[in-house]
Amino acid sequence: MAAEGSRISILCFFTTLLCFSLQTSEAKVRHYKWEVKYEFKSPDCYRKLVITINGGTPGPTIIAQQNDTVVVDVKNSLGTENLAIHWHGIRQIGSPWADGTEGVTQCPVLPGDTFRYKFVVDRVS
Ligand SMILES: [Cu+2]
Repeated sequence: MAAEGSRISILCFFTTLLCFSLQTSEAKVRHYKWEVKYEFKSPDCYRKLVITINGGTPGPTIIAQQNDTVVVDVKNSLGTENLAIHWHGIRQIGSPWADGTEGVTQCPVLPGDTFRYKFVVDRVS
């Protein structure tokens, strides 16, 4: 029987990834640094503890174009919980370990650790 505290917690964020299909010169590499932690916020006028990314909730928006490479260094500052970031709608062609499915394609990002997600935006979504 596993103790309650020994269970692995999964936090999966659905982040916004805006992609544009405008014709451009060439693909770019877009770097981001995210810190995930608990903070007190009042999103509905009642102060409560929420999970934030770089101090905000919901998470930040990534703006990229098709064929751009997105690099996000995610630091887990939650203290006691593991996390993974899922990039919903992005096919992880050649980068399955960046899909954010903890226990399936990646180990969770442990408290205090930083994980680099790196993938190519394969299509407009
Ligand atoms: Cu998904």
